[in-house]
Amino acid sequence: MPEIRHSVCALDCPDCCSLVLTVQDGRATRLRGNPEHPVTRGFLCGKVAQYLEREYHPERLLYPQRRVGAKGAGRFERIGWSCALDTIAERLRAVAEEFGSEAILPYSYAGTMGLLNGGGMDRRFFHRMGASRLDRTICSSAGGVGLTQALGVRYGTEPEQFRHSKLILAWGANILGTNVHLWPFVMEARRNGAKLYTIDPNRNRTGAASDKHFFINPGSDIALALAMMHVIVGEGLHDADYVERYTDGFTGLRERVRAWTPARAAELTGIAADEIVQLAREYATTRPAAIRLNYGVQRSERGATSVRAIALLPALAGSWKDVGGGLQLSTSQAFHLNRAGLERADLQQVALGREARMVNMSLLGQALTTLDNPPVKALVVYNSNPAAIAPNQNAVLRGLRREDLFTVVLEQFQTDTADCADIVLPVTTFLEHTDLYLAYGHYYLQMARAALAAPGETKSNVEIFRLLAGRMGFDDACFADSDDQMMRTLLDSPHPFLKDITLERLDREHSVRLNISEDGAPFLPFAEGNFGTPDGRCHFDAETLDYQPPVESRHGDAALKSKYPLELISPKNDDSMNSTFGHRNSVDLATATLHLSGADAEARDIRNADQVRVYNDRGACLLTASVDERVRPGVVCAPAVRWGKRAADKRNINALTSDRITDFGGGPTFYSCLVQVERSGD
Ligand SMILES: Nc1nc2c(c(=O)[nH]1)N[C@H]1C(S)=C(S)[C@@H](COP(=O)(O)OP(=O)(O)OC[C@H]3O[C@@H](n4cnc5c(=O)[nH]c(N)nc54)[C@H](O)[C@@H]3O)O[C@H]1N2
Ligand SMILES: Nc1nc2c(c(=O)[nH]1)N[C@H]1C(S)=C(S)[C@@H](COP(=O)(O)OP(=O)(O)OC[C@H]3O[C@@H](n4cnc5c(=O)[nH]c(N)nc54)[C@H](O)[C@@H]3O)O[C@H]1N2
Ligand code: SF4
Ligand SMILES: [Mo]
Repeated sequence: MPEIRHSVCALDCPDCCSLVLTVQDGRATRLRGNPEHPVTRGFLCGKVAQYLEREYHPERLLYPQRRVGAKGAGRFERIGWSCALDTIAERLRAVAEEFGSEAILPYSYAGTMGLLNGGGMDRRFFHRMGASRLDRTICSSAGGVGLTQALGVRYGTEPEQFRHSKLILAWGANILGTNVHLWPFVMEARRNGAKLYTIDPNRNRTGAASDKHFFINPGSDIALALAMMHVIVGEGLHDADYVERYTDGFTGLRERVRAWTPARAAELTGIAADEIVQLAREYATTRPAAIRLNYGVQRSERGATSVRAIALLPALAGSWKDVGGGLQLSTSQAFHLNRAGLERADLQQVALGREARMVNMSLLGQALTTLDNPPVKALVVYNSNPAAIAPNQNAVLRGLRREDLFTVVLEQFQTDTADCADIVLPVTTFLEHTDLYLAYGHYYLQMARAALAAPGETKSNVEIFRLLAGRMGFDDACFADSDDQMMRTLLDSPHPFLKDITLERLDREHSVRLNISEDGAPFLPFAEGNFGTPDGRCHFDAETLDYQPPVESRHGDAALKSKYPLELISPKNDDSMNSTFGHRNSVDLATATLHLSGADAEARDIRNADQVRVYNDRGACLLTASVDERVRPGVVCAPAVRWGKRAADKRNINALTSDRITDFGGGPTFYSCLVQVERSGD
């Protein structure tokens, strides 16, 4: 008899879907979205609808392996777990002895969003080891800072409320591609007369399906936001009552935006002045109006301030008062779990008597090639594929190929990073281990027990770090914690949003709405101020709301621009997840593409489907041209990211991207990148 089991999609996606799995004789036969979940609503995105292909893929890593060939060549032999763990423990110990424990660097991101496997036993292990800490900036740290500067916290409008909106701005947000469970709410709103506008340099699926698409020059969003404020304030369209009661610094803002005429912003953004005026008027006078801001905007040099500028608009318009108003970038900070108890940063005191140094993950290339006192001598990678996803790839690869670097990679597939490992450890998928999940696009806390048996000799990250702690002789009680004990620790929080949410209840209900409002009433966090700032007000802080073009942009460094005249963005590919599905041919095809405008193609004698070489001072990469209407002249777009190993030149788009970091938050600037493109010899 087929059995029904519950799970949760662990991929790095705001939707954090509730899953229903059909299992027959221990094998999954069907995977679908839970029809009872208020946000998942019974459907899955295209990439995960086919997840069983990945789950049962013949290339899944099933056994520990040790490198036998040259670094990066990808030649390995099978070894036993005990040999693998002994070797790792021995090497880590030797590195710590010779260079100090901070010569060990963990490198992880969001291969799984599960809290135990994403940041539980691993954190305890590395803190106890006294290893360098990793500043996990690769995705959202700039936006996180910008949002916090504006709102004091990182949460906002519930996805379910978008159905009540009359105007939705998808601002650097490819809803259909990266947040598809918001789409039914958007469509419901549109059936009731709402308009959807997209603001994006790239006319993607969402842009093509919207009522109006504004092509904006990459990295120029602050200028647009300031000009919208100019119109709103200048025409008296702001909500004077809300501004008076719940904000601070309006006078300064009025002064600051006076000079930000639509004409000035038009020059910088590429959006016509009359369109800016119209957009500002519509935004301020349509009620309710909601902004779905996503992370595309903050992957530019002034990314944090861009997010802050946009996130101030709802306070000016008073739209936080409305059901279906406000703004959503992330909901993650509402979860208030006991992360400190899970991660145990205090264990650093045992190891070092102080906090360990911090290494910015967005600067991995530099860390591996130039860091000193101590240099990085051992690298443990899990939940991430830095050889493919980190900026300035040539520096990263140079570092990963250092003969004197000992590298361990915990993986499901033989990625580019795994090719550079000394030891590869095979890990379970989210269907095969237990975990607790917050979400960054809704307000439901979820738990999933292992739904399938672990294949081969795979183990979960939690189990691997538990075993390694044993090998290192760490006898602190926390290393013996079971998964359930770790989840209970996380839930042990005094915050009212988590009241009465227990492991037992999660076991029964799988998904539980946070106590963000009485009886499921709409959550209006800032309807009456209550911002997360010390005085509860939203601070405009207009003195620092300034705009400078990114160095790598059309209005930036003129010398660089004359050499590399095209602005490259490499946003998310619709049907994959960063590099996670890089083994699929369809994904490889989509991520080996460079979209460019007819004008830029013609000027370079490039035709559709030609092989092109994209290059700048950092590197080069071969792609296939798609001459289409997705971008305007001056911008090129390469959906990210493919497995470099599948390319003829063994590189992907991150061979071009820069390791300059954002204004705040130490984030990467993937989308501030000047390049040149040429037809490649054939
Ligand atoms: N299908 C799919 N879904 C995903 C992922 C994936 O790889 N594929 N990745 C997941 C991850 S890790 C994340 S962080 C989220 C991110 O989700 P998003 O933030 O939605 O993803 P991005 O593609 O980075 O950026 C969104 C949009 O911003 C646009 N953009 C780029 N530069 C600018 C700019 O300067 N201004 C403006 N206004 N727009 C700009 C891009 O063209 C893109 O259409 O998605 C998650 N979901
Ligand atoms: N050019 C460009 N580069 C980008 C981006 C971009 O938009 N453009 N986006 C950036 C962003 S937003 C992000 S978040 C990063 C994402 O970068 P990463 O977090 O590195 O994401 P993935 O490439 O999806 O790699 C995750 C890896 O984790 C593995 N994995 C999954 N589950 C588990 C598990 O339980 N245990 C272990 N050990 N491994 C597991 C998967 O097999 C996969 O290889 O990429 C960044 N890089
Ligand atoms: S990737 Fe996102 S949309 Fe797709 S199943 Fe997972 S959580 Fe849902
Ligand atoms: Mo991300």
